Amino acid sequence: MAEVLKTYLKDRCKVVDKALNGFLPETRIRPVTVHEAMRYSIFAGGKRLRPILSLAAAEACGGDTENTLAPAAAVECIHTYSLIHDDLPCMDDDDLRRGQPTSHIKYGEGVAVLAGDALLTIAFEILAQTPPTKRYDVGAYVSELATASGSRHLIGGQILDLEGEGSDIQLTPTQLKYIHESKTAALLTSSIRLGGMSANATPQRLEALTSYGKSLGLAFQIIDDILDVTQTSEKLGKSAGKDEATDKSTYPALFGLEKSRKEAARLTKKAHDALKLFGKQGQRLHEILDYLLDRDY
Ligand code: GRG
Repeated sequence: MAEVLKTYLKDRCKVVDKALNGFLPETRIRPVTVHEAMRYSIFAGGKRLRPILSLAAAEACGGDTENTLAPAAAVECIHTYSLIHDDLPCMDDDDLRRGQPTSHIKYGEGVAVLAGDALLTIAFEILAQTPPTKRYDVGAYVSELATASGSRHLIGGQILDLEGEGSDIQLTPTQLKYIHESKTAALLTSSIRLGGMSANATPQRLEALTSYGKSLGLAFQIIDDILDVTQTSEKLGKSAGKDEATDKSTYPALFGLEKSRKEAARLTKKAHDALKLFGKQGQRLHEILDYLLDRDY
């Protein structure tokens, strides 16, 4: 990764962490256990990709970072809640996440469910603090994130994933694409759109950010599936090799590694193309795309 991008990502991570620290209840506030568990998972060492994308999208629209801190923190809360719940015994049943024991291993299932619920709900409390712009009011922000996190997208994708588990029937490529679009690409796209909206993006720019997000999101999940096959748990900070062990339908399982890599590269190119109207202002969004394609964790 280029040194400039490395520094940028590190710096943005710090900005996001500081915002999250300010928005989340302190651990001395009652009920202590749930606040501890919320912070445990939030500060366990994620890449902060979604909030960084919000900030970079706002930057591309000429926005001020300060106005995008609330949506950036909100999308990370939704993402972290989804990981806590995804790791539960009734879902993926995982004991490692972000290099640490999962929430239910550390705190027990009941607390993990509630910590996830609390992160889901506080996301909207935080999001409502985003300053409105000429084009977008708080209702527009809330509606945007609620739709992406709800039964038609994030939860919808998870349901299909869950139903596919343990079944001998391989999913068709169309079904698999639909799951990836719902489970992964929708929240990534929404993170990017919220960044643009908080910077008063024109409808044309918001449309471009949407198509950038959709292609990036799909490519991201394909790469995630590839890494599950090619990397170690230590490197990923979560259990590797699980998809194969559970006979899960993934891009590598359906098409093989080589074809999957090619598809991720094709989608990445499509995402680059979507940014044309941003010119130089879109530079960070371009750089993040290239980093995601080449990432090894
Ligand atoms: C409501 C019980 C209940 C469960 C909902 C919605 C949901 C559970 C789970 C979402 C599904 C999910 C985990 C999708 C995977 C998305 C993905 C590739 C996550 C990994 O993202 P990274 O690599 O993670 O950005 P870090 O840890 O770096 O933030």
